[in-house]
Amino acid sequence: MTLVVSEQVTKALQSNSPIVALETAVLTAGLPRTQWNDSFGSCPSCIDEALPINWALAKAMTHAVASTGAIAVWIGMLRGKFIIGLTQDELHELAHDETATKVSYATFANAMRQKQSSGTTVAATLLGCKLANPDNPIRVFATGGIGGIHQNWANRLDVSADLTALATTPTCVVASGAKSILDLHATVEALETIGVPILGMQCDRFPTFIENSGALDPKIACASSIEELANTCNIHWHTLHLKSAILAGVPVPNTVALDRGSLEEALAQAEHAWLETGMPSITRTPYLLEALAEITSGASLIANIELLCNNARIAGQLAVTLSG
Ligand code: PSU
Ligand code: MN
Repeated sequence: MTLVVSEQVTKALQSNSPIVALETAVLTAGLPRTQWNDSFGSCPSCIDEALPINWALAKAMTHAVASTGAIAVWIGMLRGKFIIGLTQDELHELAHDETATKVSYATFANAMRQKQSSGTTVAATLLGCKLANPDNPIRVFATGGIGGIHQNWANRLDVSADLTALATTPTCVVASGAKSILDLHATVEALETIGVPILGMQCDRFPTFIENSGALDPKIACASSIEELANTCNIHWHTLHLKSAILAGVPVPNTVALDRGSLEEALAQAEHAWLETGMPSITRTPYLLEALAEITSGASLIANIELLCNNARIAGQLAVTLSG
């Protein structure tokens, strides 16, 4: 048996208790496994600086969800088992496993057969939301930024399977838009094509991950409250019977946001350097994120951590509202 749904998740779904799914690729491939280093600036107050950053973040996101009264459900693959609702010990093991990278739809089955441990991307985590109970899936999921269409797609068509999963999974993904390393206009157009509503939380520009959005970023619909977001979710799934996801776009807290466009040149250089390495495309995001942290002397890391905790809290509020 390689699919494990924890008893807590099964019971919570049966009783319609509020739950929030969380992805583990952010722990295994998105953030450093090293402790906070003062060269990054001062450590965000939401994480414990004595712990490895990725593990400290796991604890902080769990806490942010719990503070709203919802249950945090971590999803990932451990020694070949696809686990929906990792225990604290299992999550600790995955976060500390140096060999763990990330799996998505196309790589999942083979990695499972080889009994690997791996973080799950937005796509693979959405699969977990559905498999938890195909008739009554997990409806809320928090992350940092979804995958989408990479820049220079005309030269190399690199489109995340996150879009495939969003098209086919009725779960609301609470995220700060998409990674700012992507082609955001192309990504938003693709979301429209596959029928995924995008609602900005008190904003009408597509959130651009760690940067504050500007007038040139894609225009989106706005939800002025969690209740409005929850109402739209209910109409989408239960009145219209659509089976696609909803993307709730939450801007990065402005105390830590980077200026829009300030990274463009550095990112273009990092993109170019990555293309030159000839490394497989699974390495593209971690490579660019690491380059960004270096270029911004840690400011990108601080923004990433703060937005992840903020999104987890808002997802908790949504889960509580939807279950009420
Ligand atoms: N955003 C980040 N860091 C990440 C990711 C997104 O800032 O590590 C991960 C998410 O798990 C997302 C995945 O689902 O990257 C997309 O990867 P790909 O483009 O290979 O599908
Ligand atoms: Mn890709």
